[in-house]
Amino acid sequence: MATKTYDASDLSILEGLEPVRKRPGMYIGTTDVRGLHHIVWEIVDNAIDEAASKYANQIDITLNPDGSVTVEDNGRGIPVDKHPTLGISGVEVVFTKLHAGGKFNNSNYQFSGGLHGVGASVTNALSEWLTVEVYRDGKIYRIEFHSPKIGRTIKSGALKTPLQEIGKTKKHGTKVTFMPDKRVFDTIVFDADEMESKLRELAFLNKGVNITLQDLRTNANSERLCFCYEGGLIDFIDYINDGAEEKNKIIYLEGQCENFELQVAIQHVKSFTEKTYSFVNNIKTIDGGFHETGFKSAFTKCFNDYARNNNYLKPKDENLLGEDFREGMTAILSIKMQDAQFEGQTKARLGNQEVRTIVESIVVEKLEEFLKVKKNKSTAEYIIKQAIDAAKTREAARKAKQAQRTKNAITGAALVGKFAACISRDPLKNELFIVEGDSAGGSAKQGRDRRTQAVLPLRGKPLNVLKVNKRSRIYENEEIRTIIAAIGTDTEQDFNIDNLKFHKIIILSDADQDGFHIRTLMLALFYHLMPQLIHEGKIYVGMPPLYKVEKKDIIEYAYNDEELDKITSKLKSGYSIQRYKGLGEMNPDQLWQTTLNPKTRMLTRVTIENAMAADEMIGTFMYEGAAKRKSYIHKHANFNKVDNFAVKYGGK
Ligand code: 28F
Repeated sequence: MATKTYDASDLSILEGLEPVRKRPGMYIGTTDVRGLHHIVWEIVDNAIDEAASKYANQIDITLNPDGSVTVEDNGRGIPVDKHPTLGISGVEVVFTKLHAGGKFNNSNYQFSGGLHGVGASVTNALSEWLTVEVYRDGKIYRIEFHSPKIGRTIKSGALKTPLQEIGKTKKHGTKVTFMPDKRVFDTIVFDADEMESKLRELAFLNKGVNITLQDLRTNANSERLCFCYEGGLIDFIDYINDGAEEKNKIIYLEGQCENFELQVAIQHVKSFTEKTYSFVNNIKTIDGGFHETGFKSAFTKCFNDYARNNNYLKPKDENLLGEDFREGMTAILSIKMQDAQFEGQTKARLGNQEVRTIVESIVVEKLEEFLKVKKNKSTAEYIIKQAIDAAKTREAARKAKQAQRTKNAITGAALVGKFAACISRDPLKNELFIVEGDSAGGSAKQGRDRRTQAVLPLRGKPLNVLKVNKRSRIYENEEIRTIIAAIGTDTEQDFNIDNLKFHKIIILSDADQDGFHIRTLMLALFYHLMPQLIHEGKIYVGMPPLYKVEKKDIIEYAYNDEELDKITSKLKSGYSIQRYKGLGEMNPDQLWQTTLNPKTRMLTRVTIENAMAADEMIGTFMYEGAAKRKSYIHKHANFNKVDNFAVKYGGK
């Protein structure tokens, strides 16, 4: 028997899965609950691949009472015969070989911060045990893996029970059950809400696939949630725009070329916010990328041509801008491709240059077809008319801003009175507190560290930027002008991060409903006028304490009910509790101690998801109908819960 010579390609088999356990972050980004969910998505992705190649249409996920997870599809079943070159069964290849995903893989997977398409073997490596059942050719096969501790080391994802036939069956597919390894993860408790929204999204992106989730951890017969959307992205747009006003006909385009598929759904409604969501191989690219730029330029080109050819634009008129066409537009773009390169801090931007022209050519071709159809004339007309309106408003806003700027420059009006500047001129040290209410503003001005902390009290609720019907009015609003002048970067296309005067902008508002609404409005304001500040992590929400506990000369502060319980059980008796209704109730020294002092305060950094959720929420207030998403939005936009990534930014 000739000895099997291993060539380089098999090396990864030899080294096993140790590298994954040694540096999990390289493969799944983090080992918190987000990393925990990643090892489920790797298994689900393989089932989705089987569905995308039309061999499966049912994927069931179950959260088991013992904390393990089961994922099952009704596809062909992973091959059980020996792999021609590797000499092990197909199943063992899938779970022990570090390789990129199925047909549409996302390359540089080992160095893409592990966020996408690292393969099911990573799940195996980071599980205490993992069992696979394959239903194929009328037989049931089972193979078991585990990660035993041998001496001082842990063998990751090692074979425990070799592949064997264990019975007969009429069904076909693959079933994987695994127990996440508590020696790797900070928590092995899955967040069912988070999984529900991701699975719903996957069902929208993979039309016709029935994806279900059942959480048996607390209630043995809880209902199994089912997501199946025959309409795919069209149903996705309906879901997002539920309750919007003046909903236009949804434009749906799809096309492909070799190893590349594109689907896009577009709908204009009465609003001036633009919502573009893009996905690559079912991965959400929040920071956009070349697929989005290709889509946007194609859309702008087609509609300018159409506007000219149908005399909506006179020959002497300027072309309309992309942003004019995108006012009130919701678009969902989903592409499937090979060797996707993800870039940026959170690997949420597509970096393949060639994609721009591929997307542009497919969208131009399909959109021109759509515009040629007579019955689509009214939709095209609506889009062009509101774009022409938007261009006029944009012009008026520019003039209003220009006028305000010169006025500010002359009188510095925007900053007198309210604003308490700090002494230092160093943006890397300076912090700006935007504080709700004059009394709180007063004690913040007194309690702060004047050298590096500036305070801008807000008078009542800042203008709801989404509610005004004219963009120009935003820059006429006193509050907003003051905030813009204090921050220094200017806004929208005039934004320049180099002029930022603070490295932290901290929103301080009360923990009550009013404070919550103020916070939400502020996030929407930054999201619309200075989104880069959020992307660069400059915006924070301050978390004032909810309670003050006093016993003789002991004073302690609790930021939530759990902390209050800890303090009161520690003090046992003889203490008094004061519930803070607002920042204004604190004297300057208490405010410094609990909320301003970098060494003791609690801040939460605002993420683009928080801002988007806040934007949705205000948008939702305008569209009363979309109540069902309030819970999701509340979860992401509500900072009163400590678990909302609230972290102590101690030191500087
Ligand atoms: C619950 C998770 O993993 N489903 C999968 C298949 C089907 C095939 C396959 C998978 C062969 C060896 C590369 C079947 N028949 N659900 C899943 N279903 N992998 S994963 O092949 C894997 C290749 O390694 C499959 C014919 N061709 C492919």
